[in-house]
Amino acid sequence: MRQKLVMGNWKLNGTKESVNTLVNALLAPVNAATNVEVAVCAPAIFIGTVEALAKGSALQYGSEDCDVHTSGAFTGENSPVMIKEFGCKYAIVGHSERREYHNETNEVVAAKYEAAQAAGLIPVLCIGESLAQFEAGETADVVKTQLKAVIDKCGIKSFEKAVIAYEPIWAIGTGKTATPEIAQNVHAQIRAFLASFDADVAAKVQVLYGGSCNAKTAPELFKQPDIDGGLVGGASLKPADFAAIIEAAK
Ligand code: G2H
Repeated sequence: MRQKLVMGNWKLNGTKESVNTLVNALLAPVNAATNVEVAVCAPAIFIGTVEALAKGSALQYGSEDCDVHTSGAFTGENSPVMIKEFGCKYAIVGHSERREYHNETNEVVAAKYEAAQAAGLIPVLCIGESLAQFEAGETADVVKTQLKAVIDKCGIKSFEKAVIAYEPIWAIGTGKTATPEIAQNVHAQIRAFLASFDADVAAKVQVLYGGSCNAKTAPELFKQPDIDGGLVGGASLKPADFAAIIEAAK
C-alpha cells in the first residue's frame, strides 16, 4: 500500500512574513494528518526559514530545483549537497517551467535527478505533455521518453528512492485540471511502463498528480488507484486550501 503524499510547490512566491504565516498555519493540520506525508518545496532563499519553522513537526520540505554540481564555479546555482545540509528531504527536478524557461532537456533533468540522489535527496521527477502533444494523442510517448532518459542514466532501481509527478502542462496554473479519468489513465500508463522494467519498483513508487490541483478537484483525483497525492502550486500558498487538500488525502 503506497502512502499518500501532498507536496506544495511555492514557485517564485513568498516573503519572510508570508512564509512565516503559511508554515505556522500548516503545522497543526500536518501534524494531525498521521497517514499522509506532507512537504513544501520552497525557493532556495527561504529553505533555512522553513527548516527553523518546521523543526520538531511532521512537515517535510524540499527545494524546487537543484544543480548537477556539488560545488564549484557555477554562480547562482544551489548544490544538492547544500540543500541536503538544510534538512531537505526532496528536490523537485524537471518541472515544466524549468524545462521551458531554462531549456532543461531530458538529459539535464536526468543528471539533476542523479545528483539529488547522490546527495541523499529524494528527487521529485516532473513529467508531462504540452497541450499540442495532448491534442495529438502523444501523451504516453512523451512521458515514456521523459522516464526513459532517467532509467537509462540511473537505472530502474533508482525509482525506489524517487517520486514521480505527472503534470500535464496544459493544466498548470490554468485552472484546467485534468479529469480524474484522464489523470488516472496516464498514471496507469506510467506505472505500466515502469513495470515493463521492474514490477516491484513500479508498484511501490509514488506518482503524484500536478496541475491546478485544488481543494475542489483533489478529492476525486486522490480516489484514483494510481494517484498517490498531489504536487500543488497555487493552492499550496493558501493555508486553508492546502489543509483541505491534505484532508482529501487522508
Ligand atoms: C504545477 C503545479 C505545481 P499549479 O506546476 O507544480 O502548479 O497547481 O499552480 O498548477
